[in-house]
Amino acid sequence: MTRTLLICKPDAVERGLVGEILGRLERKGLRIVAAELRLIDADLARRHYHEHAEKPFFAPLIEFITRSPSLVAVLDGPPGTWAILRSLMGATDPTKAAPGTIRGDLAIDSTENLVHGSDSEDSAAAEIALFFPGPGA
Ligand code: 3AN
Repeated sequence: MTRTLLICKPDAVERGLVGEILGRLERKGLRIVAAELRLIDADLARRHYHEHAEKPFFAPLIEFITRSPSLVAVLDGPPGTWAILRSLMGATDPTKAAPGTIRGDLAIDSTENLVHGSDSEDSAAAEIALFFPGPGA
């Protein structure tokens, strides 16, 4: 698997940062092979974030991710592309994310942290299948 799922979340679209984010990823050398501006519904959001179902931030997270369209994309690159994307994203908590990363430079809130990237080879495969079912991506 050389592909991974990227979501530029509602805050990224609302703040007009999608171009900035995709530009960073493209300049790194990752290739966009699928992309769609899409309003993620509550059912898809709950399936995507199922591992956080018991966390205190789950309800606000679902509300946030469904409030306006996200840019959902598949990126392609060398083996381990998911890890390259994660390193460019920075830490989940933007107040701790390193300068130079997307979250370190552009975000400040733990829920509204601009981007999602799959966190393993297996989750990349599962998340691409969830968001882009059928052949193609
Ligand atoms: P990442 O997005 O870095 O993979 P996860 O998978 O642990 O982080 O969390 C998924 C999403 O849940 C985050 N992107 C963020 O929007 C939200 N989240 C995670 N941890 C917190 C937290 N402590 N407080 C509020 N929201 C959080």
